[in-house]
Amino acid sequence: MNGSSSEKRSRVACLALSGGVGGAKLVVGLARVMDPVALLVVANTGDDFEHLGLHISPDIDTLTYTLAGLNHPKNGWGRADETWTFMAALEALGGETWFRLGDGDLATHVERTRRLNAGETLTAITADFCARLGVSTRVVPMSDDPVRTVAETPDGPLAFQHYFVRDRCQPVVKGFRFAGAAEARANPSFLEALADPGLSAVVICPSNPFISVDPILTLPEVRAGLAASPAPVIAVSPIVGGRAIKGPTAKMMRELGIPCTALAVARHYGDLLDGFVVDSEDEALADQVRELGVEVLVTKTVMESLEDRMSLARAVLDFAGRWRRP
Ligand code: FO1
Repeated sequence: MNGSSSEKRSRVACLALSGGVGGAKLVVGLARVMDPVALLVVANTGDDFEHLGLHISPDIDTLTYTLAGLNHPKNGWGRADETWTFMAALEALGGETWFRLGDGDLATHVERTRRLNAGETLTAITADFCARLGVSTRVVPMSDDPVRTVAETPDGPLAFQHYFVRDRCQPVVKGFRFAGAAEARANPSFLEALADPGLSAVVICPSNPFISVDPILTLPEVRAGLAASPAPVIAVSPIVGGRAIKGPTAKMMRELGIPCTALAVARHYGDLLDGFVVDSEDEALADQVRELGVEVLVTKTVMESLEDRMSLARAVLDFAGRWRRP
């Protein structure tokens, strides 16, 4: 490898595709059981939106805060130990307070917005925030170009956060589209990592396939990059025993006419997958997933403790080893 060691790009051994809460749990486990510098996390930015004049990137922030140990342990978004002076003052002024912004979290949005307006890329800002928060795992936005998830409802299109937070997922959703995805450029670090001969696993984390993973897969070159990658592509099911672990995934799947099962998730990802990880509760589905031509790992996928996160991460990385060339 020519060039000085400082110019040598750090090799990526594991590439994780993730949305917010669910995916972040496995990402923390991966960062604990491997060299965190060799882990590259590609964050969904379809949930991003402009609000109160601020650019907000929920999944990037959930991943960064969780890796920094700053995340709110129950909400799964925002920071722990928050104060809410800004929200109370905004309320008193008649401002929009349906999207809760804690005082510490607000600093992230204000500073990100300032730097974006100064011409910096979301990638550069995210890397700097991670460094300042002591996060050695690399978190990159799936693209530096705008991609916005839109919920198609009987009353017309809804911006994602309006659907998900303001209207609390009450509207019936007929489908999602990702405005801007066709014109957006996937993050070069993402595409380079996919082609890295040292890559040993691509992990699709247990995030919502329809709102958190599909935006990433829809970007040009991503599916082709995954198919051509030397590493196996392994997804962890976010559905256990017909129940969505977190959030309105079950309601969404019902409205999208998709059975709320781990098998339906495997079918959704289709021929992208080399391997699929299901919870022990779904052992009975394993053979049907294998019929899709996908290897299956049955293990505990419900992550309550840090130990759960780490053992699932170890199990996934060992599973990926099945494809390692001799
Ligand atoms: N989700 C909510 O349900 N209610 C909120 O008030 C809320 C505020 C919020 C603030 C910052 C942030 O980064 C995320 C926030 N989220 C909130 C979560 C967010 O809508 C979700 O993380 C997603 O976009 C789905 O993954």
